[in-house]
Amino acid sequence: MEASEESHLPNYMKDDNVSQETKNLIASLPSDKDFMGYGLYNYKGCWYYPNTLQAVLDVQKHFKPRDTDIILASLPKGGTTWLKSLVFAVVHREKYRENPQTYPLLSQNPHDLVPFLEIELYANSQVPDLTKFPSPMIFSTHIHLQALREATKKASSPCKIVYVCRGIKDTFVSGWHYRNMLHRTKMDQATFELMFDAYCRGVLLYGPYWEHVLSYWKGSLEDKENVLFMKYEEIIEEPRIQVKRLAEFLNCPFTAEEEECGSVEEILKLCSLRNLSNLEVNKKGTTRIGLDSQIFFRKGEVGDWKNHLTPQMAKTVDEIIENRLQGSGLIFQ
Ligand code: PAP
Repeated sequence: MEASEESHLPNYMKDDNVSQETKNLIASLPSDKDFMGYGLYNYKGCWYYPNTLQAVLDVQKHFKPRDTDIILASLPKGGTTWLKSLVFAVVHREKYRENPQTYPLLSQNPHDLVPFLEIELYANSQVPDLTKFPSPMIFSTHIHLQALREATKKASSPCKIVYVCRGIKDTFVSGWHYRNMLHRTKMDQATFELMFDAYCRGVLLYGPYWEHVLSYWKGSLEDKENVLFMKYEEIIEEPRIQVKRLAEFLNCPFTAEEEECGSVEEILKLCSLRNLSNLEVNKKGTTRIGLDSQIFFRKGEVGDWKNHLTPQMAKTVDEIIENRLQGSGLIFQ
C-alpha cells in the first residue's frame, strides 16, 4: 500500500495499534483481504481490521455500561447517523424545549454527540473514564450483539440497546459512495464488483451482514425490554410511528400534550437529512475522529441500489439473504 494512500485511511482500518497479545491472537485467526487488499481477520464469526479488533477486545474488557446508558448499534451505513440524531433529540428534548435554537444537533455533528465505543473511545488503546459523562449517556457501536454482550454481561447492566439496519443492497451502495469519498477518488467498475462480491461473501469489516442483523434480531426477540430492532426503511415509511416507538422503548414516551403541540414532528424535522446536511457544522470540517463531516449525508433514498446494481446482481444478493435469514422471521422487502 502506498504511503499516500495509507495517510487518509481512518485509524480503525490500520494495523499500527495492536498489542503483542492481540498480534498473537491475530496470527491464529482465519484471515482474508477486503476488496482493496487490506487484511481482515475473523474473530468469533466477525471480520475486523487489526486496529478494530484491538479496540473491540478493549471494549469487551473495560467497558461497563451503566443501567441508564443507551447503546446504539448498527452496521456501517445501516442508518447510524440518523439513529444517533433521533435518539439524542428524543432523550434530551425536555432540556432544550424552551430554547430549541441551543439544540446541540444544530452545532455538532451527530457522531460527535454520540461517540463510537470501538472507533473513538476505546480506539488507540485508550481506556477512557466514562463516569465523567452525564447520565443518560448515549454510545454507539458497530459490534454485533454477541460481542457487545461480553461487555454488558460483565456489568450485568440492563442498559437499553437500539439497533438499526437497512436492506443489504442500499447498505452496499451507500458504503460504495462512502468508500469513494473516504479514498477521495471515484473507484472503477472492477473495484465496484469486487466490493459487491465482498458483501455477498460476507468478508467486510463487521460482516457478514446476515450474522450481524440476525444477532440483534434474535436478541430483540429474546429481550424485548432491552433490545429494540429498527429498520431504516420503516423509519422513512412511517416516521411518526417509529419515533414514538423509540421514545416508548427508551422510557420517555411523548405525552399527549407533546403530541398535540407537534413535538414528534419537530424532532423529525430537526433530524431530517435535509436539515442536518444543510447545517454549517455538517457541511464543513471534520468530526472528532477526523472524518469529513459531510461524508455521512448523501441521498437517503430507499431503493437507490436500482441505480447501481444490475438485475442479476440484485437477484444474487437477494437469494443469499433469503437463504441466510430463512426461518428467522426477519424479512427485508
Ligand atoms: P455510518 O454507519 O458510517 O455512520 P450511516 O449513517 O449508517 O453511516 O449511513 C449513511 C447513510 O444514511 C447515507 O445514505 P445514502 O448513502 O443512501 O444517502 C446517508 O445519506 C443517510 N443518512 C444520514 N443522515 C440521515 C438522516 N438524518 N436521515 C436519513 N438518512 C440519513
